[in-house]
Amino acid sequence: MNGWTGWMLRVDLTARTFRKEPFSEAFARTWVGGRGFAAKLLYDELKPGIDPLGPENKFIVALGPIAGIPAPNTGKAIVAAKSPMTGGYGDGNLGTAAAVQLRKAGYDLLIVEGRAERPTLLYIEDDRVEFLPADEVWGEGTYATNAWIYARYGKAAGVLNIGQAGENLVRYAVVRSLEGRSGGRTGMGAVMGSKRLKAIVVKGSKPIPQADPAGMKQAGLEDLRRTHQLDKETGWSTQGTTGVLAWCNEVSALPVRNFRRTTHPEAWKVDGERLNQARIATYGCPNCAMRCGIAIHDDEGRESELDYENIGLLGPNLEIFDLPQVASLNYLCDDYGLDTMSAGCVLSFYADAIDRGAAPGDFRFGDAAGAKRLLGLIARREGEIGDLLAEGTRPAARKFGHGSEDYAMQVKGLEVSAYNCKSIPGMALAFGVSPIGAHHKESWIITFELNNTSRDSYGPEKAQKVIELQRIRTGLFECLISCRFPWVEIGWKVDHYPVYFNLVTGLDWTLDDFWTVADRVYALMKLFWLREFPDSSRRLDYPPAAWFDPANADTDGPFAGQVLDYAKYDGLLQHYYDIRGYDRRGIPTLATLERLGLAAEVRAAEPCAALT
Ligand code: PTT
Ligand code: SF4
Repeated sequence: MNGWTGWMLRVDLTARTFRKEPFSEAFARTWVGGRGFAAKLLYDELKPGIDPLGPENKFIVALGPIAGIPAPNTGKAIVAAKSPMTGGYGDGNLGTAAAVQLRKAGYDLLIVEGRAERPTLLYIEDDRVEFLPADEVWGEGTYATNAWIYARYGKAAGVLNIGQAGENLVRYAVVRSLEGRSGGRTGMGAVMGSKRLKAIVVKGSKPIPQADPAGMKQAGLEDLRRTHQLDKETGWSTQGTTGVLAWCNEVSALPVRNFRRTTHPEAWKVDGERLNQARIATYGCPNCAMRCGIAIHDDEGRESELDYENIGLLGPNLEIFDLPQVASLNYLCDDYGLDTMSAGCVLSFYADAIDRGAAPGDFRFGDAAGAKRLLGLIARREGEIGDLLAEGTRPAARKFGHGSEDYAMQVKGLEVSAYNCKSIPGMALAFGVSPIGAHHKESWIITFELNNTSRDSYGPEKAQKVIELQRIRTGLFECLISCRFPWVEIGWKVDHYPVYFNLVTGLDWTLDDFWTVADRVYALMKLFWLREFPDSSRRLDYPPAAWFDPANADTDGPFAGQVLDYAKYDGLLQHYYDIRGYDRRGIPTLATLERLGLAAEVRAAEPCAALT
């Protein structure tokens, strides 16, 4: 089978066994790879209602047909499982040499089951699989763990690992890779920790099967050169993702003080220009010619690599406008293996709850030292507050009460990315309907809302745009597997991706084929949620209550007094369902399932609300 290795590696940590399993060409063509593979396997193999942190959950690393092949930005992998943050389908996409090495070892999928008796390093080298003790680094942060792994396996190995947060089952623990990247903010690091899996190390030496290897090599290398050139022309990687911070402040979309405000006069102190001026090193994922990881010294002289989301949520949202201090909070999150975004939201929620008299404590907005101390307590689940905040904003709000759930900035249990949507309804919809909780990765339509339609419109054009972007992002980037930044940031056209796909598989697909795959994967993720939460589909698709609450509106500036309107949002959500072919409950109709080829297997699997 060209384009896919045709193999998955299934590992059982409880029994310390493994087996190679073939997958069929039909499976490959139906689900393509990455998120498609992961969603299908988790839907088929997990019993509804299982504990995401129990041995029944499965930790999946999934790749796609172009992952790891020299071509623009293909050094990425999906990590997926039932999410401990949300209880629904969860995944994340991170840059890692493991993407390249796992494919060279001969696998498109790694499925890790069970729970090891003691801390384990899973070592995979082609057909060899070993379960090695990791007691020596259990309790260590990701930096020390990385150094330990480097010393043993060299820097070329593909590595995924966790820090103390993952070990201690902090629900928003991430997976880290050696390149300074992190992924799986839906709690994938906690799933690894629950399996006592400290690290995965992969080395491969096989060729990746391709229909036209010479053609792919030529196109891939030429396009790496062209994306490098485009990046130079646009200057994008000068500030990378952080270029958007000053813009968000300008257009009133910045999260400030637990999303209470949308701008701040001191935001410039932590913007992309200041970051670039302080740059000491640049990092990136494998197979990337537009490397965007900007590292600076933190206040203790440690190297810390920052992106926009990290700065936005650990900086302005906590009212900390000192870049080295923000870098220090970011460093701690990376070392503990905590998601910077949820950590930032949890801390700002806690400061807000104290401020409003809903929670006891002395932590205040602007308190960098207090924030550092709290991150340590959370990563170790130390004390009552560390243990509670390790659960995320939604459980903490339920515990604090006094209406604090209304300003817990989360959707489906996952904290919101760094875009404040009180006056941006389409982006609020993108967060509401994201299938993994409030993540901007599914669809980001703010520039469309500002430039191509009216900002305060709740019209169908916005629902249509959200779906268009969901299709591109899932169908191409999360299933074929590559970084979306060439397309998002430097104008690399989506038409390149079917070309790569056809060169490696020998098929003749067009973009429309990928949109169908994306819709299929979206419907399946929805069915996964429905099985877990049968009665609450529509309710789960709402953004945080704070964005509707006049008491949380800006008190000055161009959007003073503005918040979202419930009835209008509900109408926008209905437009979204109508276009997707979902019913009023937000459930795919039988006709939709039939169009996507899902009805028969859903029926065969078990009775499902969608079919009643
Ligand atoms: C992603 C989320 C993001 S999205 C950021 S910054 W971003 C945060 N990064 C963290 C970090 O760093 N350390 C840490 N301890 N926690 C962190 N949490 C946050 O995690 C990421 C880039 C970025 S930087 C983005 S947008 C793009 N995301 C892509 C995507 O989702 N799919 C895709 N096909 N391509 C993408 N390209 C870009 O990749 P999650 P990374 Mg991450 C240090 O995974 O769970 O989605 O969380 O992957 O390799 O670090 O690159 O402004
Ligand atoms: Fe990684 Fe940035 Fe390159 Fe994307 S653009 S592959 S996130 S370094």
